[in-house]
Amino acid sequence: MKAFNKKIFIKQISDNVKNMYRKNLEEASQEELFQAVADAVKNMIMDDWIATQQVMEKDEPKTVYYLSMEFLLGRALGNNLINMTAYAQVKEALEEIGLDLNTIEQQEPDPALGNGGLGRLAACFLDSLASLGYPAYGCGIRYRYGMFKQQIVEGFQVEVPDNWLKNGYPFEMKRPEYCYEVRFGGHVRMEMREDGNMDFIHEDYQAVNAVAYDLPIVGYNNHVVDTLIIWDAQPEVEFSLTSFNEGQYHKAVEESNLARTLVEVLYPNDEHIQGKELRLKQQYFFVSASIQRAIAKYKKHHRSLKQLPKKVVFQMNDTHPTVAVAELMRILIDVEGLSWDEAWKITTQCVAYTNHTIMAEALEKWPIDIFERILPRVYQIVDEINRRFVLDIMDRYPGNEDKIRSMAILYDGQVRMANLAIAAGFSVNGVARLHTEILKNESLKDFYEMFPEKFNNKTNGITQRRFLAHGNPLLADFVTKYCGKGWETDLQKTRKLIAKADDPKVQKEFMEIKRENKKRLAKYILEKTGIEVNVDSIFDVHVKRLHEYKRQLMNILHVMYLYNRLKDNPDMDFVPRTFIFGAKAAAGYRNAKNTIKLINNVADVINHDVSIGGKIKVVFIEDYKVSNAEWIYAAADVSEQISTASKEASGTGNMKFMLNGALTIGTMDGANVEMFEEVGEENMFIFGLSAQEVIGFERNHNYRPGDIYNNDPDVNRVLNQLIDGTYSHGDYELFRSLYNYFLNDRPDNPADRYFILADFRSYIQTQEKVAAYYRNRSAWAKSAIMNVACVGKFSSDRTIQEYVDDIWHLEKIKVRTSLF
Ligand code: GLS
Repeated sequence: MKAFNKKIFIKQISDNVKNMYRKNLEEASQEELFQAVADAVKNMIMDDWIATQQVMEKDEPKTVYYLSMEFLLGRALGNNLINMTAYAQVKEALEEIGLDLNTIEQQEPDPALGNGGLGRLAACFLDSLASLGYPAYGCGIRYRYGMFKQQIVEGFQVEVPDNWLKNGYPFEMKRPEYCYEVRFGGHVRMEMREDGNMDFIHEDYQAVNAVAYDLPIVGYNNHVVDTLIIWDAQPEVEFSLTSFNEGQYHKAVEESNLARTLVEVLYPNDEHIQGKELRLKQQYFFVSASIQRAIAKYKKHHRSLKQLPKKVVFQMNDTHPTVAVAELMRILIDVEGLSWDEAWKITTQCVAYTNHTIMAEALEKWPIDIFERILPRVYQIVDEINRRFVLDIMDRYPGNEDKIRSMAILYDGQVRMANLAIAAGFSVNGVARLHTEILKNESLKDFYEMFPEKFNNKTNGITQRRFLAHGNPLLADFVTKYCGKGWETDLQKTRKLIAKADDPKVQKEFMEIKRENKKRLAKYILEKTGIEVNVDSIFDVHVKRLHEYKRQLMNILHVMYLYNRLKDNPDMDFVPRTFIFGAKAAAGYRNAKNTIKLINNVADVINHDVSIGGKIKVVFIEDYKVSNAEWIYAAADVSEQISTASKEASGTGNMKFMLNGALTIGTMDGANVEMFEEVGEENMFIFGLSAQEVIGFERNHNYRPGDIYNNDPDVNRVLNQLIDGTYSHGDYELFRSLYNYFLNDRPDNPADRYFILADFRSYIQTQEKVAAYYRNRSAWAKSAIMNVACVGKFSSDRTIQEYVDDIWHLEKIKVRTSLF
C-alpha cells in the first residue's frame, strides 16, 4: 500500500461517487458511499496485490491451493483496513467529509459463501496465510446466492435468498483470461494409439466454461496480498436463436441452463449430505477449474510435470473437493500423456485431506450410477484407483473381507469420497486433538492401521485480526495497553495479561469494556427484536448452526427449568440472566427448525411474564452471521459449548468467545479440551459425559433416557411442558416431535441420541456454579482476563504454521511495493 494520503483518498471518493452515480457526496446514499469507499480501498490494495503476484511469478515458490466449497468471508471493508493498518486513518478522513465508517461498513453485504465453522475456518486460514506471508490461493465457487438470510416470523424460521451480488461486489475482479472448460456427461471412447497405449476420448458431453473472479486477501501489515479465486460458470457458446441447427440448438440451451444452475446457490446443509446431482457437478466444476489453473501456471515455467509436487499442494477441505484426486489423475494421463504410475506418483504427493467431522451423515458418498453418468471418464479413473487399492488391502490383509468392506472406495453401489481422499492423500488430518484421536481409534481405525504415517492433527484456530482488532476495538486497545503492539501477529503476547489478572484496577477496566460491549449488543437486540435486556445481567450466549448434537435443546430446557424454579420461589436469590441464541437451521431439518420455534416461544412466555421481574430474558437473534457475530462475541459473559462429547470435531466459536473474555461452560469435546488445558480449571466450567463414555453407550446400547425421565422430577416436568401447551398456546402437538426425540427408541434412531438427559443434571449444577461465580466480580474479571491471556494457541496463525511445517512445506515470500 502506498503511504496513505488523506487528500487523495478523499478526492477519490468524491470522484468515485461522481463517476459511478452522477452525484455529489451530499446526494449519495450510504450504499453508494460504501461502493465509492470500497473502490478507493481496493485501489489502495492494488499495488501490493500486483507486487505479490509478480513475486510469485518471478520466484515461483511452492503454493498451496486450498480447495473448499465454502469460504464464509464476512464483510471485507473493515477487515482489509485493519490488515492494511489504515483503519484509523480512513475513519478520520471520512469523518472530515462527514461520513461515518461504521455506518458505511454496515452497507456491505456479508459474502456468505459458506454454512458455518468449516467455511469460516477457510476464511481465517486465508487471512493467516497472507498475514504470515505464504503463497496461497483459495479456490471456491462464486455462488449467486450464498447462505440464506434468516427471518423469524411468528417464531418460525423463514429462509430468504441472499442476493449478495445485487449491487455489484466492489472487491471482486473478473479475470476473463482465466477460463477453463469443464465437461459433464457423455461417454468415453477408447482408441488404440500407435505406441500401443490407449487414448480415452470423451464425447457427447456438455461443457461449461469456468471463469475466475479474484478477491484480494490482504495480509497484516506485510504488503502480501493473496488471492481467493471464486469460479463462475458461463455457457461455452453464447446462445443464439438463429445460428444453430437443431442438434446444436438443444446443446446450446442445455449448456446455458447448466451454466446458470451450476453456481446458482450454496447448499445450506452443514454436516449433512443431500446427495443431489447438482452438488456433485458443483464440486467437479470448481475442482477441475482450480486444478487446470494450477497446472497452467506451473507449465509456464516447466515442461515436465514430474516436479509438480515441489511447486503445488492441494489441500482438500473435507470430502467436498476430493474428486480432485481423480481429476488430477485424469489431466496428468489424458491431457499430459503420463503413464498411470507416473500420474499416481505425482497425485499422491500433491493432495492432502482434512476431515472436519465424525458425523456419518456428513461423509460424502455418491451412488455409482449418478457418478458415472455425470463424470464418465473420472469414474473410470476412480474405478481403477479402487481396483488397485483393493489389491493392496488384500495383499496386506489376505482373506479379510472386513477390511475391504470398510476401506474400499467403491462399495455397496457407492463412491466413498473420504476413502478416495485417504487412499490417495499423503496427509490426513483432524481438526482438534480429541477429534484426531477418535478418527485414528474409531471411525478411521482401519485406515490408521494401514497408513499410520498419513495421520496428523491440526487443531483449528481463528484470526485475531477480525475477531479482536476489528470486532472488539475496546478490548483490542486494552490488550495493546498491557501487552504492547504485536499481538496482531503473535497472539501469545496476550500472556502478559496473566500478571495483571489480579490487579483490581485492570479488572475494573476490563469489566467496563465488557459492559460497553454489552450495551452495543443490547442496542442491536432492541432494534432487531424490540426486547429490552439488562446489561448487568449475565449475557449467556449460544450462537452456532442449529444441530441436534450442539444441543441448543438442552440449553432451552435448562431455561424452562430455571423459569419453573423462579415461578415456584419468586423470592429466591437469583442472578439475572439473558439467554441469547442465534442459529440457522438447514431448510429441511425438522428437529432443528422445531427447536428454533421452541426457543422463540419460550422467549415469548418468559419475556412477557412481569411476575419474574425481568430476572430471565431470552433472545433469539435473527440471521446470525459473521458481521453480527463479531458484536455478539464481544458482549458475551458466558459461552455455551455444550455439544455431546465426541461429536464436535473442534468448534471455533468457542475460541472466539475465549478471545473476547467470555467464560466457557462446556463439555470435554473438540477443542474445548485444549482450551481447558490452556486456561485451567478455575477459569472454565466443564460438565457432562466424556467422549469415551458416550462412545461406550453407543457401542453397548445401554443408555436409558426413559429412566431419567421417570425418576428425575425436574426433567419430567420440563419434558411434559413440551406437550402440555405451556409454550404453545395450548397446542399439544407443536412440540410433540421434540418430546418424542427423548423417548422414542428405534434401532436406527435411538431415544435421546445426543445424551441430553444424561448430561442435564450436571448442566444444571454447573450453571448454578456459573451464577454464584458471577456474583464475585473480582474473581469473574480475573477469569475473563485469564481467558484472553491464555488464548494464544488458538490463533489460526499457529494452525497455519503447523500446516506449513508438517504438510505444505512452503517458504515465505517477501513483497516490497516499489512505490513505497
Ligand atoms: C465442522 C465441525 O463441525 C466443527 O467442529 C469444526 O470446527 C469446523 C472446522 O473444522 O468443521 N465440520 C463441518 O462439516 N462443519 C463444521 O463446522
